[in-house]
Amino acid sequence: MLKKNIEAALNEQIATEAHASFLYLGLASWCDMKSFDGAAGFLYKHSEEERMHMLKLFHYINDSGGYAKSPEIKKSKTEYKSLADVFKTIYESEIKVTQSVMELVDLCNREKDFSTLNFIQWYVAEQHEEEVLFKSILDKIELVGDDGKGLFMIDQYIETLNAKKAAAEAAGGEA
Ligand code: OFO
Repeated sequence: MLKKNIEAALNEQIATEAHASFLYLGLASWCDMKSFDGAAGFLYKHSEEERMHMLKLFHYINDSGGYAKSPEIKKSKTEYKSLADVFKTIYESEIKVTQSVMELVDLCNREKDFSTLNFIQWYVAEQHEEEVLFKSILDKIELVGDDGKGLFMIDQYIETLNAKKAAAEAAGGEA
């Protein structure tokens, strides 16, 4: 049975993941509108992944005797200056998500809820992977600056990340 404060913190994490999903959706749409097709495809897919992260929490809470609540979605900004601005927004958002995951880890430790602690480890690993990935994409974009050809190449590179992910998933692993 989940303690009430753990249940509340997990419900807050549901809202965080839902916000991330809709943030990515908006960013994907901006890229789509600006013809960054590779980045758009990658971010549409990532939006779905964030929804999956949210659903994992729903099932964990309800399976553990709690009540998962459908969250209110905070509005994301809709105007971006550049592809660099898009990925900077993502990177900063992921850092915040990592902080909220770490707070959950801390709470589980304090409450000696080792079952939820075990569950939340998946998010710890996921956040590490995402921060590394998005920082590396952001670094590449900043390297080319405003150069149109460079940005075109970066967009194609981002598209290859989708293909790599699909191949890893088909092979039965996470990517
Ligand atoms: Fe940043 O991926 Fe969800 O947790």
